[in-house]
Amino acid sequence: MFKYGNEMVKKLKTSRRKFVVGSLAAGSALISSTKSIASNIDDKAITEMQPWNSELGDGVDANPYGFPSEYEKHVIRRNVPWLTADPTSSVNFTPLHELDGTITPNGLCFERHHGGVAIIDPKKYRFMINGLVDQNTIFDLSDLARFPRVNKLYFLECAANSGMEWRGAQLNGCQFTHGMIHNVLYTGIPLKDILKEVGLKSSAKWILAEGADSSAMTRSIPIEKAMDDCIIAFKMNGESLRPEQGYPVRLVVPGWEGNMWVKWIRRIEVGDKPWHHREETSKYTDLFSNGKARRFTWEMDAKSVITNPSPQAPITHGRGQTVITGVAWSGRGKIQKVDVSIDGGVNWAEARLSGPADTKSMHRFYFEFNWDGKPLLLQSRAMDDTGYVQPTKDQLRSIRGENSIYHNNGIQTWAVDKDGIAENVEVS
Ligand SMILES: Nc1nc2c(c(=O)[nH]1)N[C@H]1C(S)=C(S)[C@@H](COP(=O)(O)O)O[C@H]1N2
Ligand SMILES: [Mo]
Repeated sequence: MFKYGNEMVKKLKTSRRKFVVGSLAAGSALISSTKSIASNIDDKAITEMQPWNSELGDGVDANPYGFPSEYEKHVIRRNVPWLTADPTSSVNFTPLHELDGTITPNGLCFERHHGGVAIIDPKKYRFMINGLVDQNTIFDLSDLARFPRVNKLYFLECAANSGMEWRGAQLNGCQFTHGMIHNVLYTGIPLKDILKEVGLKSSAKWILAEGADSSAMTRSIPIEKAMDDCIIAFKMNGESLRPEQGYPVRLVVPGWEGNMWVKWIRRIEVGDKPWHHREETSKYTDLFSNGKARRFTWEMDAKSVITNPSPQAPITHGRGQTVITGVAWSGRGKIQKVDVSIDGGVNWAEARLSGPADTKSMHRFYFEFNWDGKPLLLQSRAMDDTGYVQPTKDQLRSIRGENSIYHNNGIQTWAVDKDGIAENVEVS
């Protein structure tokens, strides 16, 4: 079991905080059946003068580029040290349990590099298209800036997200079990517009996307997808891509496994068949118990996870009104519905979706209930607008065996004890 979870638990328990009366009105009106949100009518934190009331603060020039509050220093990407030997071919994880809403802030987006971060001088950046096109073409950034742009919100999930959980509950925190995902507003050019500009030959059936980093990440993508919703993106959440996320340009392949979203994209070759490179043969394919592997698994199926409470984020307020929240997504469309269970999947209740979300993007759900202080087995189950329902881990294993690494979208269970401490478990 991973240590970090337990350290967090201790920290949070000592910083237990109560709500003040004034902040109560709205909340208690919403859920009238409970009087359990604590009140403290004699709290010096509000009746006494604090330093921030009585001293001048920093001026506007303190931070020309903004950072979060110094009290939020623990809200960072983290890694699992034993997972990879070398940080240049490694992964870190989004702190899902510290986030709310639907957008992942740029600085907290998980990163997966196969050959370290390429640092590209935008003046020397070139993007080439060759192969089965009327005109082999090389674009620089100013050329790309002259195409019409679109803004689209999409999740990116690594195919290996939850991969360590195939054989049983292992990592103690949703950051580690589900944190290979981010949800970002991309600005960029529809790939179809660029392909139309260079002209596709009638024999064009596939594209090969190639990265400019030392791993030269290369993936084959069918032309139908390239002409559907792929984007050549240069902004994330309004600002330039972070170097780690592919600055200056990355490929966005909505709903499909993260590995195909080639970062630092330098070239697209148009061809008539898939290339079967390393990352689409020995990696990112699903091995079955009979020794055969599925050739391609592109779409990320519907999945969800409760982010709070979770092992890194225990319930610290005791019994009474409790907010359960989490995220859900599907590579095939929108999330239609998320159900939550507090008894390990025996009974289900529909959660409430809130916040901007679109097809192939992350959705946020909430479920408010009155906790009686007894142990819980928390689960969430997503359903997308194709009618697909997120399976249990055992249902997945019955088809895929236990040799898999990738594409684990099984239902996650957190056991919460009477003290509010959560642990990664499985129910059967
Ligand atoms: N050029 C390049 N593109 C790449 C990778 C890489 O190592 N090099 N990693 C891939 C993998 S496996 C994933 S999951 C996503 C991760 O994107 P992120 O780092 O923005 O989270 O990028 C993909 N694109
Ligand atoms: Mo990945």
